[in-house]
Amino acid sequence: MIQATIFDLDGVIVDTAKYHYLAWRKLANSLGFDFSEEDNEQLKGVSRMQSLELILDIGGKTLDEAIKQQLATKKNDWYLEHLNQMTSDEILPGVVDFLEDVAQQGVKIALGSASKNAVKTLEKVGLIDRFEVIIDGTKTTRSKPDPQVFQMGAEGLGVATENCIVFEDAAKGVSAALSAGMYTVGIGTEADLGHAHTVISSFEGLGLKDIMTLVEKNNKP
Ligand code: B16
Ligand code: MG
Repeated sequence: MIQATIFDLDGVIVDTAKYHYLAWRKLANSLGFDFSEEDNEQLKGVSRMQSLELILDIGGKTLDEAIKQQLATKKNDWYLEHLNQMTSDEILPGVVDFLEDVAQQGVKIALGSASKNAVKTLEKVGLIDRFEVIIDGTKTTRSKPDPQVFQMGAEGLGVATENCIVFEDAAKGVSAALSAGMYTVGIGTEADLGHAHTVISSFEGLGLKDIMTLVEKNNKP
């Protein structure tokens, strides 16, 4: 029985991946190398400092910790320039109706995101009040695929993990939710997220019952 939903943020509620990409690319370019959109796929759901490590690897750079902190701050300042322009127009299709459907059924709603900018993002798009519990990169100590973020979400809501369903766009996020023992829905393609219980391309036209039917039909462990 589903008692709680836990949503990833970037790529599920809003498409901020494009802004992370622009900011990381600007940083890579400032260090003298390029960073492709394909490389950017590896960063989905990955924390800011781990993302920086991946980018520095691509550019073949080894830097000391103090410089790395400065670069991460610089990237975040560039990212915030985009984030500050966001409005509710950037909520992904079907998300608002889906959140309403979940709430109407008396099912709880939490956020489980790696981002340290999650609260600000939800405020910018006007969705902050929909989430009873927000677990983000300011609260976790371990990154996805570790299940910590989703376990903390379930705990915050007071719901057993087996009664939770997670919505995730990143392969590492799907793995995290499965490790937490939760129903797991991938938002994206079967090729990237085939390990989820079911995969949908977007929430458009779907309610919680439709999604549970898909999960049960696939009958994956
Ligand atoms: P920040 P999610 C993740 O959010 C993004 O997918 C990932 O690309 C980003 O590096 C990470 O948040 C950290 O974000 O720099 O804002 O703290 O998908 O887990 O909601
Ligand atoms: Mg995501």
